[in-house]
Amino acid sequence: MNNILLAKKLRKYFIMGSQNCYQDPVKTLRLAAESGITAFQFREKGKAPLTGKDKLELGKKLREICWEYNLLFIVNDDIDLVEPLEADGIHVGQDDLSVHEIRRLMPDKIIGLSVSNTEELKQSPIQLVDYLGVGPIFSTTTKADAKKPVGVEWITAIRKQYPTIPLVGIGGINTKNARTVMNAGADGVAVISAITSAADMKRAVSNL
Ligand code: 3NM
Repeated sequence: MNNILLAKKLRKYFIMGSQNCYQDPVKTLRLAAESGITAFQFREKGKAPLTGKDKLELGKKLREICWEYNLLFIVNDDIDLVEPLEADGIHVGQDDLSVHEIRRLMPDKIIGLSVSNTEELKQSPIQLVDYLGVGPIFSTTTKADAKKPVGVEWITAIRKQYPTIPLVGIGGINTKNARTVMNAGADGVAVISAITSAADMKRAVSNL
């Protein structure tokens, strides 16, 4: 997928696992899909995540919804799930499996990488990844081990250095501040709680 198309597909990027949901995750994703998200990341992490067969089974159901609504389906971190779920790609952090290794194993999958500061950017093989997750932009309570908020300036800095790579902001982004993230040069916003906690999901997705 070329950069322009991928950037478009990452515009409203919903991240979620069973631990983030107040109702059935399958229902949550279906409603988010109906509400207009453009991409989804399956992320079972944090408090009491599903593992093994349960994770695989939920992943299959969520994957089906992404096919139905033509959403990108990205798996967080767990490379063993990429093939069984026929995922479009994988998103990794700095401490996860190396991008070199993933690219070697999966030449054609989308690889997303989180970058939180200059050091991480310097040490990352940007030429091997398809998009960058940039954050946390604002403070977030959703991820217990989130790093220090970097602000929208960080997006502008990376955009300057890498004019064409698709960029998504992540961390504490909501309907009120999403515009500032886009204006700083992001191609999309990646969110958990702005969607899972929304009283009116249709309205929330529309305003992101
Ligand atoms: N990654 P919310 S922040 C999954 O900084 C994740 O890399 C982050 O949740 C990072 O939209 C984060 O509810 C949590 O703030 C995002």
